[in-house]
Amino acid sequence: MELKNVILEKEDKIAVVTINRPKALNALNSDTLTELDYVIGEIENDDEVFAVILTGAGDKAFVAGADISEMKDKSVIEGRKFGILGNKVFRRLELLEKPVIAAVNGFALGGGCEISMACDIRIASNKAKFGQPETGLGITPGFGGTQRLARHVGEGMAKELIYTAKIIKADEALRIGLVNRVVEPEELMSAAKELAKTIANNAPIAVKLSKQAINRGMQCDIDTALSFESEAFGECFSTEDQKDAMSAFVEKRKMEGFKNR
Ligand code: DAK
Repeated sequence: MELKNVILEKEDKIAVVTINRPKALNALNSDTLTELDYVIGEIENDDEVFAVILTGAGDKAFVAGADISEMKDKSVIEGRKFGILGNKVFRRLELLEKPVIAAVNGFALGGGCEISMACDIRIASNKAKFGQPETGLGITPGFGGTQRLARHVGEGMAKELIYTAKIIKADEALRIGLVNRVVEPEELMSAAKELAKTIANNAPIAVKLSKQAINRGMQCDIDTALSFESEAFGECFSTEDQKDAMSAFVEKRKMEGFKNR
């Protein structure tokens, strides 16, 4: 597929995905969502990639939301189709068997805040701003915002943010637990890459199974959740990486290079 609105770059076990429509503040239109879907598929099938960074082009926006110009005149059926496409892509990102770090470099509004929440970890520049402005546009959040925001920051805070449509700065996002860390704008990509590298140097299967166990466990009761953990833990003992790493520890050697097997 020819990519016009999304850039995919790979370096040293890491894929960097950049949403690239800076003139529209990287707003998500159908074409961009379709390209993102394609790129996620490429990353899924790439055995050399062990961590992913998602960011926005330019210094003003991560993603300023779903594309309002495209949505404005949609019929009910078209609106539903757009929502289904967005939800499918966001969910695919969330379930990707590789960790995804959102490097939030500016506005993360509406669909932008929502796509960052479908990532595993959020690092923000101190210029970033977050919010779900949809109720001010006569709609509800449609790409998972009503569900993921409450899971990230708690029900009361999510309701306040969604009902008021207010936009918050990075330090407030940090305070309420929406982001993991806030850094200077010029340090954002290096901080995201350093984190991605640290993750990519651990056992990929263990990272993948941890992601699955956390994601699945967050949706159910603690007993069921702990059974997912036991399952994941057990599965690790079928891997060469577990044998190699534990042998290295016992033999007081440094573990060099996980094999992803
Ligand atoms: N869509 C389309 N274009 C956008 C955009 C967006 N979300 N955000 C910005 N742009 C465009 C502007 O129209 C402008 O284009 P030109 O006029 O230059 O052609 C360009 O980006 C620069 O924007 P501004 O001139 O407005 O820049 P400012 O610095 O003055 O303001 C801003 C920056 C981020 C505060 C402002 O652009 C803004 O308020 N943008 C809209 C933010 C927003 O409300 N985002 C949420 C969108 S709603 C659903 C599915 C999905 C959704 C809901 C339901 N279902 C199917 C159920 C999702 C909804 C959303 O995400």
